[in-house]
Amino acid sequence: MKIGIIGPAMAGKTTLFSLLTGGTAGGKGTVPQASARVPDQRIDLLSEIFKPRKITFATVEFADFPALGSGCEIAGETANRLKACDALTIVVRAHGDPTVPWPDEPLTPDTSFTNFLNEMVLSDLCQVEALLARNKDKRRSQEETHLLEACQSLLEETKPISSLGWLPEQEQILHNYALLSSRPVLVAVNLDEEQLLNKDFEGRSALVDACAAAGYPLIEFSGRLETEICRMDKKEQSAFLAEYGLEESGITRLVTAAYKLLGLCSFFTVGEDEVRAWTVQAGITAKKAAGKIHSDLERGFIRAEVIAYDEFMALGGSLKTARDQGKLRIEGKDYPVRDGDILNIRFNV
Ligand SMILES: Nc1nc2c(ncn2[C@@H]2O[C@H](COP(=O)(O)OP(=O)(O)O)[C@@H](O)[C@H]2O)c(=O)[nH]1
Ligand SMILES: [Mg+2]
Repeated sequence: MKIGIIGPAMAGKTTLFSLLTGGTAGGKGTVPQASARVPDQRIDLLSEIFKPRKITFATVEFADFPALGSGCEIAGETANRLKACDALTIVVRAHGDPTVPWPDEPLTPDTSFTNFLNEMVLSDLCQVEALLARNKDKRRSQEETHLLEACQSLLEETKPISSLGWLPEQEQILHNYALLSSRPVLVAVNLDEEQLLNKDFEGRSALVDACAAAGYPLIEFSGRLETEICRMDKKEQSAFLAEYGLEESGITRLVTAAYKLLGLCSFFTVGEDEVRAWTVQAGITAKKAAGKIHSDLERGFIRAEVIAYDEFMALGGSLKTARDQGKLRIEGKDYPVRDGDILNIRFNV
């Protein structure tokens, strides 16, 4: 799963990318990629119990896109690279630090966002209209034509395709067309300390409204502050965040939101060797989930022993107690795995 970070120049894209992944800026025109750990307190607590030799968190991939040009036109290679992403994070800038120059005119965060949304919608509209114009295309079903027309009407109102709920089979068709605005999008606004503290900045209500109209979650963070937080230990971090009335850092909030946006969840495997979070699409079957661990486990799947994380903790964090009390459920191959399930796969190959 890959999330593209995009937005105007000097908005804080590379700062965010580095905070998320530890990666650094690439050369001109390149799109560096790196994985970000998905923070999960449950993994921390499970690790305290099992004291494993290895701890593995879930990860998601981020890609740091170069700024789009002043007209922020989405075309050619950039469009193709963006389409290869499963989701996008648009970074816009609200802080007015005079030591950080704007490449052109300063832009309010809502203008930056609307510019980008317009370009994305326009790029899709061109594609949809070109597809519809090919009415000779005999391979296209009537349903597909209707779907494209529905997209066209939405896009003409400057609404992203993702703003409507589609049926799974429609989602599949849209996925094949690789329309940009069918991707889930998260908006991240980069604030200074004072704006974060006051929970206000110029253009805030316009940005909030525009994101809500598009159906995009909005995350407020401060690139500068997050950079400081990164250097602190856990205790300092909590105290520091509390001063801002926050429970979690912007980075944690952003990764968590992105994970959810992609429809992902985590199941866990535990033991002395490793405590590990595995990333799956919510609702995946136990057999398919086993295949994430190893193809042998899927092939030779017999059953899964399952206990929900919360229940496990309520039983004092002991697998023995869980087993003795009959709380370790035995589930078959079609069991839909839930976020926080602790799984032990029994298999035979
Ligand atoms: N004052 C301030 N400067 C920031 C903040 N976030 C990033 N910057 C600075 O803004 C400049 C541009 O950031 P960068 O992440 O490279 O922007 P990009 O062009 O969108 O990739 C850099 O000098 C950063 O140090 C912030 O929250 N506050
Ligand atoms: Mg950059």
